[in-house]
Amino acid sequence: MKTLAERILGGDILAAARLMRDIDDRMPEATEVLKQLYPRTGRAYIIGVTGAPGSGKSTLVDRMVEVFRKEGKSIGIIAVDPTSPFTGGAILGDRVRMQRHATDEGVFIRSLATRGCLGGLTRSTQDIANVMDAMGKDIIIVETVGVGQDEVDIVNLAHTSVVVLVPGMGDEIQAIKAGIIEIGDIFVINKSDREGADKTERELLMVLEMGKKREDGWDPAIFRTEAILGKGVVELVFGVYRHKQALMQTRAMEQKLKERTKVAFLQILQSEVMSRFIQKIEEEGHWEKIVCDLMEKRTDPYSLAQHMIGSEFGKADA
Ligand SMILES: Nc1nc2c(ncn2[C@@H]2O[C@H](COP(=O)(O)OP(=O)(O)O)[C@@H](O)[C@H]2O)c(=O)[nH]1
Ligand SMILES: [Mg+2]
Repeated sequence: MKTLAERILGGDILAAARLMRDIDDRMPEATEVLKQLYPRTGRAYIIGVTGAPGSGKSTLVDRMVEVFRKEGKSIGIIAVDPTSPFTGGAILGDRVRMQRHATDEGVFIRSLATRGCLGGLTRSTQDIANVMDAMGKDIIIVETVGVGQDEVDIVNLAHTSVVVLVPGMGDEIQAIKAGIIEIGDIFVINKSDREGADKTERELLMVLEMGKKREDGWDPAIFRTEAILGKGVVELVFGVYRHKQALMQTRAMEQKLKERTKVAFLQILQSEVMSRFIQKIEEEGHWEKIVCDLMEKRTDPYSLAQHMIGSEFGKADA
């Protein structure tokens, strides 16, 4: 009988779906399968699509998939929605919006809601991207909502990051300036059927010019789209290819891959260390005592954390 990993490598969708469920549930068995899949990852091109809720990301992704499918490319979509703690409205909505592809064997869609623990979302996204990559998907699109460190980390997994804006959101351009502007390789002004697309583009250009020069020499491209009608989407896809080409022609790709590999490892290290400590505390039934000690100031969280790490790694601390 074939192992789960072998079935996934052979493109078995049911096997992949089962593993993804186990990843969601943080089953230790899932990690074993991920270990076996890892050598077969690194082939897929990952596109991150990020922007505020309602900016039209899912609609846009759906249209991009249409273009990629015409070229015969197989696609994985990961819709990350931290605002939806359970399989709530947004995720059902995504299914509806992408359902034109639901019966297409070449498109694998997976939604992820928030996980309780620190960095859990990034870790899950990365694990699932690895599964899709190992399955042989040519392109993986990761849709994420707006700002926040989790989103920045997730977008960093992508080779090309697409930031979606809509007309009439001056304040939001201010807000996203901090993190997202720096990581956007491509900017999309979606809903450009609405008033104010010119103004948004001018503001965006201003913000981009004020920002510091990028080390990779890439000049972020701006596209206008009307995702519901599919307008401007072919141009956007072409823009993604152009960015990919630019990455390959310079040493930027190598640098990017190194950075991604490092970030990915740090994510896993962090979540493995965290879960080891949490498991230990729970097994020993120490939560209550820890919280009481901290509240009554018998110790402080800094010393306690350092002490726990010191004893776990067999190093005496002061
Ligand atoms: N007017 C207009 N509405 C759009 C456009 N693209 C998407 N929408 C609508 O905006 C709403 C939110 O879209 P959705 O793709 O779910 O946004 P997401 O939350 O960013 O994934 C839906 O009702 C879409 O039909 C567009 O280009 N123009
Ligand atoms: Mg969406």
